[in-house]
Amino acid sequence: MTSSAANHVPAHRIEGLERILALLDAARRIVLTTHVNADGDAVGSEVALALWLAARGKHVRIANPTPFPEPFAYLVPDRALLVDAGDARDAVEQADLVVVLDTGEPKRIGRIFPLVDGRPLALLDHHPESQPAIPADAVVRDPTACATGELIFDLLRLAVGDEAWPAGVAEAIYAAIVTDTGSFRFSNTTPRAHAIAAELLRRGVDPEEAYRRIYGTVPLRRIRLLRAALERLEVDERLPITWITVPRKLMEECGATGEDLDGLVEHARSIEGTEVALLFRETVEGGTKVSLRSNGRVDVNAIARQFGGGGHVKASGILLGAPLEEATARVLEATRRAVASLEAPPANG
Ligand SMILES: [Mn+2]
Repeated sequence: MTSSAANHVPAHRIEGLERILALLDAARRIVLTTHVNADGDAVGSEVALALWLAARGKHVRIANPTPFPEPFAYLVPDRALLVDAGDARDAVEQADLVVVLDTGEPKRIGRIFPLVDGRPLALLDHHPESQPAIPADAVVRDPTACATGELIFDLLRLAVGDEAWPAGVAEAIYAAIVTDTGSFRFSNTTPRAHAIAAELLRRGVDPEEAYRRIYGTVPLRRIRLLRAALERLEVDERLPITWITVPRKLMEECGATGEDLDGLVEHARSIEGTEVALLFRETVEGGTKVSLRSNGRVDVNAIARQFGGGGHVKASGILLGAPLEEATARVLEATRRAVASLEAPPANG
């Protein structure tokens, strides 16, 4: 039995996917990359594609702008697939093709961008197109895909149909989809997301094992950070806005890294009545990283864009050069404007 809803690749993706398959076919050395602070979708997509290409005899490496996130290291059967920061230039220069996953924005691939500029490049992403965009020879960009992992699934579907995949591919795509849909809770959880998950289970994924790997084990520092961060949770006096600020000092006290903050903003968003939740984090460089989450009525992508950031309507991010306190004040002000305009009664009402 096959899951036909999963295996029917949406028609509008086929031309782009076929162009990417042709580029992959022609290339011998391939480098995969993704956005800074890679998440489960970013690295799940990379690992799935890397394992599949390696099994087809390609020389393939993953070279990311920031270190590979440790919680997803279990997906990588061979650390030799990963290129260290210092070797990224050599890897990219020797590649006949670069594949960018889960972003189309030049600055989101950080220090990898100047290396890939002008090289043969394929791009698979499920974010809305950004300006400027990474120039690519073949693109599949589809915000209706629940995750970039869905596009990798389609690529393999188109390439090999019902054939078996190399070990680890299904697990990596599953990790991509589970994490980007918030375990099938967020609004990008489509019928097809579930259908693909069913097909991945049919291909051998153990959902309990996947859950245990992804969410079931937490380092103590993460719980310490959670406790300290929740103590700093604030609720606006007039508007349904909640936020958490995390100074560098607090991160250091807990021995925490950026990835230990993943999901923290969901605690703020989950508070009854909240329209917008924000997480402000002081970076090592003294700037501020902002995560914005909406419960649906406010477009946080529009707020993020005012500060040079972006993302999705319900989930966006900003990286500001300003110190924590100033950045918090500025972004909160813009958020208050957006939320207040939502609550304003009609002019003639
Ligand atoms: Mn994604």
